[in-house]
Amino acid sequence: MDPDRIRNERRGSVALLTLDRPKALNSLDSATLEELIVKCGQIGADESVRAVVLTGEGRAFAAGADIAEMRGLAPLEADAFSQLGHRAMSSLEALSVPTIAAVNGYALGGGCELACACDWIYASTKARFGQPEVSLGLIPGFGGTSRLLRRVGPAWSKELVLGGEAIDAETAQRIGLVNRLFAPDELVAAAIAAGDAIATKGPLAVATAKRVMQDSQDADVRVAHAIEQVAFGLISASADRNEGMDAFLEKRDPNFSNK
Ligand code: DAK
Repeated sequence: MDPDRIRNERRGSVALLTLDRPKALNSLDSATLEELIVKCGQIGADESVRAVVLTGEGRAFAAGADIAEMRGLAPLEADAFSQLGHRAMSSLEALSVPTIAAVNGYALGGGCELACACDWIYASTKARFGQPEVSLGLIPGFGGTSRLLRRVGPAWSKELVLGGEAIDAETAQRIGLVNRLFAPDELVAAAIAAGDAIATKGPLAVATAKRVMQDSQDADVRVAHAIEQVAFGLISASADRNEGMDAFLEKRDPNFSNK
């Protein structure tokens, strides 16, 4: 049996997923993408997980889709590969808990698309981001033309996708692709600390706020406001909402029950 391509370790309330094929710079082959779908399913079924951190072993986060595997694909197989990649990115995106990409090195092509499927990105000062597919005569195939554009806007996403050149971590932060930069040896701990902080908040509230933002991001603003209003009403029926406000008024820490 093939060794696991993704390690899934618990750090308190945080699931730490590590892409673990460093000899191939964690490039995303079918087996990795299928494993990501399975691991997201396991995490989604485990209520004790309150946040996910995704990182890479070695000097890459992920250097793209696996070029060696893609080279042999006939058009219909390439379509199936792209669909598999989309399912993998969507299963990460659909998790109800916050997901943080801790980008430790190269995040190129499918690797950058994978980072963009997380809720936000922290990066090492050594990270590099790019969509170099045009250098290979390809275009992005795992959502790079859509998620990146929503994150950094059309001008930068066009420069990245059409120009094909990578950018450094400081530039990635400046254009809003990366939220925060850390020294390489502090990156994963910082992302886990952010997950730990989320674990102290109301779990239903965090999940509901994430869902509202995801479901309304492409909606007309009036529809987005309506989705928020309905969700605000629903969350007001939760025990956690009463507990959170009671705890504030009684000057104590809340004890949330996810109900
Ligand atoms: N795939 C397969 N192997 C890769 C790889 C990749 N993306 N990136 C690196 N490797 C492998 C190298 O072949 C090498 O293997 P060995 O020769 O040791 O066996 C090993 O990792 C170390 O890489 P290097 O020797 O090249 O290391 P360097 O430090 O010299 O260079 C690098 C690092 C990241 C600059 C370089 O490896 C590089 O340029 N890598 C390729 C980056 C890239 O072009 N990424 C985009 C991939 S394309 C679609 C579906 C999906 C996609 C598109 C369409 N459809 C179905 C339509 C997605 C496309 C992509 O992501």
